[in-house]
Amino acid sequence: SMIKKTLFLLSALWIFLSAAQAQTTAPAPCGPLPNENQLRWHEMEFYAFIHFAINTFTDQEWGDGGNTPQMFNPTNLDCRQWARVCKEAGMKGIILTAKHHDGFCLWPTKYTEYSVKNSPWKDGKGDLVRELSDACKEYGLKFGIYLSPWDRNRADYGQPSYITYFRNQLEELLTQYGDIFEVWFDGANGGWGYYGGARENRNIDRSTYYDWDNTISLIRELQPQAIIWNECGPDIRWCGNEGGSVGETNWSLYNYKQFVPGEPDFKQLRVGIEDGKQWIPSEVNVSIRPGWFYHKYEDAKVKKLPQLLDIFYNSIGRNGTWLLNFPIDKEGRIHANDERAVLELRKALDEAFADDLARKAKAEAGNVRGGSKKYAASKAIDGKKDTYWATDDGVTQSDITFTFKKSTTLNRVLLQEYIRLGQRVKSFKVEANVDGQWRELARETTIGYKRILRLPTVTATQVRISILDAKACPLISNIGIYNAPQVLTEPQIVRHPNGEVIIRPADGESAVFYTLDGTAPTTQSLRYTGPFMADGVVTVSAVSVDMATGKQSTVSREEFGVSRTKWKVIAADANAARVIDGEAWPGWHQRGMMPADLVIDLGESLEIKGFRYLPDQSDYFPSGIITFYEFYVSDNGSEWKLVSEGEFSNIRNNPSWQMKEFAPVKTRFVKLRALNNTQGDKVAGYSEFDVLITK
Ligand code: FUL
Repeated sequence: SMIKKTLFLLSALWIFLSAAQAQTTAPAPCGPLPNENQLRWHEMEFYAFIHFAINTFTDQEWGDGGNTPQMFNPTNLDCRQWARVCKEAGMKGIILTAKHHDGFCLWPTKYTEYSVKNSPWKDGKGDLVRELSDACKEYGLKFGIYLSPWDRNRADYGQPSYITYFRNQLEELLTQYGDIFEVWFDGANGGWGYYGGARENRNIDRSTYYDWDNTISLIRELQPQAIIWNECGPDIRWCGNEGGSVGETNWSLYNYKQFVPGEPDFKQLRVGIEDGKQWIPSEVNVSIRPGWFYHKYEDAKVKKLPQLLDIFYNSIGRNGTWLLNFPIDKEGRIHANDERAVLELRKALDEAFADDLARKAKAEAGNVRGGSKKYAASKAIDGKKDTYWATDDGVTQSDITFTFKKSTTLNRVLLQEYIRLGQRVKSFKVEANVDGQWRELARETTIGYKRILRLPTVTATQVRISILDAKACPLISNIGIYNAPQVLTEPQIVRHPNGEVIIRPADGESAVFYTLDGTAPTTQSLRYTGPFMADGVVTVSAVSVDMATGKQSTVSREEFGVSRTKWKVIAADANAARVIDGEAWPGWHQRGMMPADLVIDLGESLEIKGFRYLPDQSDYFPSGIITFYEFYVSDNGSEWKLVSEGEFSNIRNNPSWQMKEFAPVKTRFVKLRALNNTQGDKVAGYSEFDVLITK
């Protein structure tokens, strides 16, 4: 009958169609793949670092291990406050410096007396690792630990017995506090330390001393789900700087043991290795303030929204995770300024990514694997992380086009590869159809777990993303299109030695307003039209304003000290004047001698209480970064008096302003003597130098 025939035909068609579906084989994996621990970690994206130690109370970045535990005395410690702030900021975990380089332990370990148990905090009965791990559980955050391999307190540092000590401590931390999601081993070893009273220089053989393989086995045994950070793996790698960015090209691949921890390949770490042998993705660690530990003088230096947004796009937006540090203050809390800044960031991100415009568009792809629905373009906008748009094997160039129902304004594109089967895309471009014309908005390289592009704002009817090259057929699990609100970056303020102040807006279009009396500028304040004179002690505050929308940037502020009109750097090389020119770039290098002296004639006798030094600010190969120094004063430029000496701590990885204070002294000449540098060669480099005046 007719019905039977139709049924037969329909079932034949069904069998034929499903056979066609079934013939569409799943894509084969490509290159090294992430394991389950790494996949879980990628998805965390944003988590916190906490730096807290005796350093907090001594205003140091690196304690030398000789300070008494009596100094560790937070008056109002509250780990639940830390956890609350991190949770509200949308972070997924917290990593605590259980022991920093000074060796002081934040838990009552049974292996040393140098711990909280000999501090006044809770009469020695406290356990900070316990309190924070409990707070993390309460707030649904994961917990991780930083345990410094370099220990400037231990008498046996450098001997085999110290490695046993180190592992014993690790065992305590990995067995007594629940699940640990990440273990962080710092590569630093600056040589000098207290070492049980020896007070000497100790350099270990970085390639053999720590015997990392056995330490790693111990972690695998005690916490099989933990991710291990060391500069070069095994599980994740450093991004090569502490400034908050990883390369725009960023392969999640690397060669484990490509270098010895502590002797990193800064440039390669930024971009990964395209044909690297292991999956070792990068983590971007950066502090919300210039330093890792709390210093009151940095209360006004907390990174503001535009900077934090830059870091977000330069880390999470570039296939990295973001480990953002909060220096805990002397009370034992995340400072109100830091809390405000990170919550502002959360708000801005929620706003920027609230409305995914791609979801409202029709998606079509140039090539779809086997013509199958399973790999259709729509899989990139279905909100599911395990489905993806894929092309046929061998097709490494194809595109996906989003057509909107009506013209749509946009300025962000987010892309994700299905990394379970490897990182594949080598290059791609983004175009928009504006008034019937295709316009290229971006041409980029890698994608990886997540890539977010900031594009010029356009109003378009279509967006097209073209994969230009890939290691194998591309697998795109997610594409988002957004229109993020404009956030203006505050202007930069500099003053040249002649007293001329220059204000530079971050973009050419916004208007700048400023004040000279410390008050916040408004559109009623002075409008900046060009350089002006403001010599001597003065505070310049400036704001950028978009006159069309009325949007304002945050306010930038510079407190300028004494006039530099009479200052002179005493050196044969005329470029030496750059050290005091008020501009961080370019700087000056003194070559061929070590120790090296930077001598400045202040032109008059001044009472000073300290100095500041900004090392070479070059991105990739900064040089002449001074580590140990002496500072002298003189009335005549020939007889010198030593007023300060010591270390610029962690200056290689974090080359920010180094500030040193001493008892006020009157002087006309000052001399900064470099005793050595981070590279051990005869170069002393300076971006800027300044003295601190007694007011
Ligand atoms: C660096 C350390 O030396 C700093 O003190 C800080 O802990 C940072 C996260 O790593 O290398």
